[in-house]
Amino acid sequence: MLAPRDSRSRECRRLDGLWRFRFDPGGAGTAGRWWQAPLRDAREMAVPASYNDLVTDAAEREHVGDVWYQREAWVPAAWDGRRIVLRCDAATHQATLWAGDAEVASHAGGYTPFEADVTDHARAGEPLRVTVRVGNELTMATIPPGEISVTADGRRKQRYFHDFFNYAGLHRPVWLYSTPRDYVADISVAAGYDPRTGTGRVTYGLDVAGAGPTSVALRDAAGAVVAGAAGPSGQLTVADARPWCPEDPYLYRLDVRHGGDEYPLPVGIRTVHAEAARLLLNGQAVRLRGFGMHEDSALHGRGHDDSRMVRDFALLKWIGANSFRTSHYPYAEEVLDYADRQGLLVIDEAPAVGLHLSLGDMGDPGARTFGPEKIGGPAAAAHLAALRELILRDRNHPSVIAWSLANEPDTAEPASRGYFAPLVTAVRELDATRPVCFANAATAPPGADCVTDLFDLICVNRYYGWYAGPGDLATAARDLAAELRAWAQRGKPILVTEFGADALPGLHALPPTMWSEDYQTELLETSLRVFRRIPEVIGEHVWNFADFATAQAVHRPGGNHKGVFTRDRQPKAAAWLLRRMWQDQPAAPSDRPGTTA
Ligand code: BDP
Repeated sequence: MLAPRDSRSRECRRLDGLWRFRFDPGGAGTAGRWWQAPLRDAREMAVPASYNDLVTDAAEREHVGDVWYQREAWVPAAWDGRRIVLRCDAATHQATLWAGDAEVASHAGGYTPFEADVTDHARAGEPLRVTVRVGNELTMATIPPGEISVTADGRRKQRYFHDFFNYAGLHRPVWLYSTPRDYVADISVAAGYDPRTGTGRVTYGLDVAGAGPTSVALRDAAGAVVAGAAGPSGQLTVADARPWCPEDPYLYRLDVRHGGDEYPLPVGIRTVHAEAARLLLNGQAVRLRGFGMHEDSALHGRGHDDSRMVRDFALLKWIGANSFRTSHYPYAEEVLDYADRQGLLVIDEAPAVGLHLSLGDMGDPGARTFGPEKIGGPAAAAHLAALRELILRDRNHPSVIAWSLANEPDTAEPASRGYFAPLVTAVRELDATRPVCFANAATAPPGADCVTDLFDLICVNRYYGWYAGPGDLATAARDLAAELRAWAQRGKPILVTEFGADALPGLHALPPTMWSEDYQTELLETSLRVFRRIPEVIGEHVWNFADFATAQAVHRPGGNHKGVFTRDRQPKAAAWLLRRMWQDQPAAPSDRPGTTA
């Protein structure tokens, strides 16, 4: 799905700001047809943002069920005769959208966009009433999963199997945009680079509506046309291409034309694949340094915020990171656009977190996960839909180097294989150009795991010295090395996608003890030294980039404190260590030259 973009033929209006807003705990809004009139008894609410941290009442913060957002949007008079589209970039987790009195879209999944053609419901030069009902319920049929119970006093309570807080609302921009009646509906590009010849190839496919003609022109950053073609699909060749890479994130622009419509798409020419125990970018082995992150900050909650994004990327650069994982859901498209321009490598993750009903203190000891009564057919269908939407949204970004299907599913359970095998096949059909992976949980070490052979990268989340052997770094180093050496036997690249320790900012201890900044620093240093000794380990992503909000729990004092940065994005002691260690390390190991792509 194409992101809204202005062009010679397109005009986009972001409907950000204050919307009318109302909680609907009993579901009265749907029966009362609240979309048909200005929302009564409404307060005002910021969009985009989570609503949870903008209210002062505990029941509202923990609300389970629907909320309603509504505003009027003026449709420019100049849009007369054009196609008009209403779009939500993310409504977490389910939504229904009305344009005036007409229901125009429904969507499940909290982190991918949906849109509707509202040409027949909007009048140029007049206001359009836009209403969105957003639900935050998680069940065994949603991704991520959850369970709802009713307390003795009649309140509905949401349980979920991941630690980060279940923020909800209109998390990303809402748009009204217009295109000509004949238009470019979708674009897919797959770019390749041959390091032996310096040749770049861009294979494109277009989905168009209405009459053409159809053509594409690939321009360099100075605007000069370097290749072009006519028709809805084809391949462009660029002799002497300038490949996209973290050190030089060079972007071409594909100008796509259909009839009177024009859509400009940034394109990076690069190849990525896993080969033996290496990850190759443009034929060169890359080593990943970075973090698992969260879209999380004070007040905004999970709402997209350009200021936070700019600060986060500045800190990633400062510390010497070259990559991150969009743990544990697809991030805003603005983040991927920015990663394309900044040269960050992204492991793009589906919102499938918590498919492990016996994990830690969030699960039930001994509970089974995969099967008809728990994570079964409906969840698999929702998971497939989420993957499909993720890939169709993000496939054109050069920064995206791999698809992560899930975080810490219970892959020691034999039934996990039947669950994941069709999803892996579907992902490879949707995009054959990127490696696929998932983040393995500590409960599925090499002897117990049932699915890793289906994937290209081995990604492991390990908490030696924290959850396993708390406070004992000597044992942690030994056990971590032993487990990684066992994974190395599989002959695939290993990325440690999570490791870390909570540190309360300002708490110090000598000798280092748990929860101090010193212990976090020592655990990270110990882990990095282990990774350096195992050639199959091609990267390390510290958990987490910054402290983040969680559900309330006895071991979460004001949230999860495994951040190397505080929640307001200031460095803890560990940040200085990583900056030193990551800057001392070459981006790609030169002792193991890569083969050509
Ligand atoms: C891992 C999860 C991550 C948690 C982390 C932790 O993947 O989402 O935040 O543990 O407990 O298992 O800090």
